[in-house]
Amino acid sequence: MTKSADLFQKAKKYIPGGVNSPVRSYGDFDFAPPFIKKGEGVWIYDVEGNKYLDYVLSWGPLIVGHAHPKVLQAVRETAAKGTSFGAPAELEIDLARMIVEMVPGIDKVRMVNSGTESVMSAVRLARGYTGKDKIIKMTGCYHGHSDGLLVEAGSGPAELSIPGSPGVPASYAGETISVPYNDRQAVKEAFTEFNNDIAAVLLEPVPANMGVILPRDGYLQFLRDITKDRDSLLIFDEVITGFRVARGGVQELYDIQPDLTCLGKIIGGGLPVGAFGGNSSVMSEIAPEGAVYQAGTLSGNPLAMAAGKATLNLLRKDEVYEELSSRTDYLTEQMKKIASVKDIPVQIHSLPGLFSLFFTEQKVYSRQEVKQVDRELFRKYFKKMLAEGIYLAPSVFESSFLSLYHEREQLDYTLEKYRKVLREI
Ligand code: HOZ
Repeated sequence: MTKSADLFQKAKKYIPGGVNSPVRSYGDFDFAPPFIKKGEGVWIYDVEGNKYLDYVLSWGPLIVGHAHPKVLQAVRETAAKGTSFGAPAELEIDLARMIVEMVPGIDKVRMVNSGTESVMSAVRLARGYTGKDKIIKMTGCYHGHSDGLLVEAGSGPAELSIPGSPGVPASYAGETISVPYNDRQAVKEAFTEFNNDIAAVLLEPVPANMGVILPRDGYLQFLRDITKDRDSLLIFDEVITGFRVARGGVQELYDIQPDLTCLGKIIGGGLPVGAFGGNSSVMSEIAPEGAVYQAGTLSGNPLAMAAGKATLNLLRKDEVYEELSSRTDYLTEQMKKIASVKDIPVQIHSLPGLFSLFFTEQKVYSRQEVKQVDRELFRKYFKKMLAEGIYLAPSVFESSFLSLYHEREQLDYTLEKYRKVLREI
């Protein structure tokens, strides 16, 4: 038995399924997930001593890689002065200011502790602001595990085929209308059916929890227009895409400004964090300025603020996103070429720093189409890539990530392994 398999067995004794978040359990595979001992730059090391080139990066936060000296230094210096105060501190202003300066749709921002909390709070704010109850979400988008948003969600629920979750009252789930991503007609119909009761349209503007799915031309602008027209809010969940696909996220890249933006992951530099922000008039409805309640003992935690600030500082240079973009393009274009030479049908979708691969000939625009891709082949591919030391997201309903430090040499190393694995599967 490997050390990881042994630890997995022990973990299952004390932790449900042996993990603290389901997709880490490799539920679809006949082997234990590697238990990770340490990370350094783009590499992670498991308890056996195996070394992996990491394309998961803690599911996105580590855009500057593992254990970046500047991030560590900021955390150490901050921790030495205390780990939490439950009182205002200057670091909170520093990170808030950086977010406001860099994300087009945010004038004011409230810090929370996770992406789940961020979207949950943004939805409450949208309801409080508009006085309406219903939310339109897109099938296959994942917005964390709060009750009303576990409806036809992507990520773990999609992988485990859980369309909703026991424990979510039907009356609660009934406030969420799920429509296919990229389907304008379905959005129009939902607005017609629930006229005047749609508080918000909520989506990952580029979903990354059913693999990466790109918006059809004009789709995001259509959502912007219809929400304005019907006095609803547009909420972008940029927990994954914020500070990743561009400094200002998808809203910068596609030039569409939502009313509310949810953030997490990168803005905490690998520590637990979330945030939601928007224009001042909407954000002023949040307590204590307004009546929509939202709070948290550890919100604005100094360690998370320090790690986030150090990370965002590293993203300030102009060329950062150009490089991330050209490296992602290089990797994914080469992957497409290699597959086509071998006559293996693949669709590879990417934005800077983010990519996913589907084994299929068809174009993939929605969760329905993701369900039709060859998952068996994907499992073989994933397993062999892992055995070759390339650590990718383990499901077609997840995405893989690049850091600023995935250099050409490492990309070529990945492509060499990829070529070998495609030959074998
Ligand atoms: N929700 C994350 C994937 N989209 C997984 C988080 C984790 O397991 O760490």
